Amino acid sequence: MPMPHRTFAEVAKRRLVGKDGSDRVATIRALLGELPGYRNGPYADLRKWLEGELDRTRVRAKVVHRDSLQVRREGAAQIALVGPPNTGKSSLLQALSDIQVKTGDYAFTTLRPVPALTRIGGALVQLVEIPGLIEGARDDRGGGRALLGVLRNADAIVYCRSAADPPERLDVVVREVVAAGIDKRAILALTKADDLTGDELERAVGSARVDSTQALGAVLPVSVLDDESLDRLRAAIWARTGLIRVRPRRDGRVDDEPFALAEGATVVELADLIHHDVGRSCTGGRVWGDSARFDGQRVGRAHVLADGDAVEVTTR
Ligand SMILES: Nc1nc2c(ncn2[C@@H]2O[C@H](COP(=O)(O)OP(=O)(O)OP(=O)(O)O)[C@@H](O)[C@H]2O)c(=O)[nH]1
Ligand SMILES: [Mg+2]
Repeated sequence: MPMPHRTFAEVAKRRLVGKDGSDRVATIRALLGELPGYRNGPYADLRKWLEGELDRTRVRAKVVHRDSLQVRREGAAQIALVGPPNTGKSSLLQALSDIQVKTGDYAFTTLRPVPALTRIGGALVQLVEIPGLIEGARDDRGGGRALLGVLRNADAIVYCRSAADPPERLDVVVREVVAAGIDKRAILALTKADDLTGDELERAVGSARVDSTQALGAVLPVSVLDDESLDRLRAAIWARTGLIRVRPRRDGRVDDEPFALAEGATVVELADLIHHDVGRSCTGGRVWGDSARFDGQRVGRAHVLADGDAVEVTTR
C-alpha cells in the first residue's frame, strides 16, 4: 500500500525543509524513487512537483551565495522568532517541532535563520528563528538587512525574552524592527519561565504587560519544560496567522487534515480548494462548529466559516 498522497506530500516537504544544494537534490531523488509510478492523478502531480523542485534546486545552487539567508516558505504560515541572544529561541523551535537544532548556553549559537515546521491543530506552520539582530541592523550591521528581510516576509512575530531578564533587554531588537518599518501581529514570549518562582513570574508578566507596547502584543510565559505553556504558545501563534482551519467532512467522516483558509473565507472557497470542479458546482454545505448555529446546519455558498469548522460541501 503506498502512502496516501497528502501524507506523502507532507513527508516530502518535511524532509526537504532546510536542505540546500546537493543534499536537497539527493533527498528529492530518493523521494522520486519512493513515489508510486502512476501516470495520472495526485501521485503524477507530486512527481511533477518534485521534478520541478529538482530544477529549482539546481538553479538555486548557482545563486546560493547571494541569498543564503532567504528562507523558503513552507506550510500555511510563517512565524519569526526574534529576540536577544541566548533567550531560548532555538530551544522553543526544537520543543515545538521535531527538528534537531543547535542550542547552547552562550550567545549567538544560531548564526543563520533556522526554519522548522510545526503542526498546530493539524495545520503546518513554519517557525523561523532569526538570530543575532544587533544595534544598527537596519544599516546592515551583522548582516542585519537580510535578517530583517526574513522578518518582513513573515506573517507574525514571536518576540522572545528570558522571563528573568529586565524588559530593556529586548529594546535593541524592537527598535531595529520598528525602525525598519516592520509592523506585524506579535506575541511577547517570556521564555525560561521555569527559572522563576510563581510570584516572580507573575511580577515579570505584569511588568511586561505594562511595558509592552502595541508592537509586542500579548504576553505569554513559556518554558520548554512545560507542555501546557507550549500548547498555549501554539494557540497564540495560530491566532496570529490570520488563518482558520477547516476540515472537510465526507460520508459522515471528518478529514484528519484541515485546510488552512484566510479569515473570512466562505464555503465556496473551501470547495474550490478541495477541487476547482467542486468549487464550480458547490451549492453550499452543512456545517459543524463555531460558525453554525447548530450541528449540521445547512448554509449557502457565501457562508463565512470559523476556525475549527467541519464542512460537508454540497454540489449540484
Ligand atoms: N530553564 C530553562 N532553560 C532554557 C529554556 N529554554 C532554553 N533554555 C536554555 O537557554 C540556553 C539558550 O538556549 P538557546 O535555545 O540556544 O537560545 P537562543 O535564543 O537560540 O540563543 P542564540 O541562538 O545564541 O541567540 C540553553 O542553555 C538552553 O538550555 C527553558 O524553557 N527553561
Ligand atoms: Mg539559537
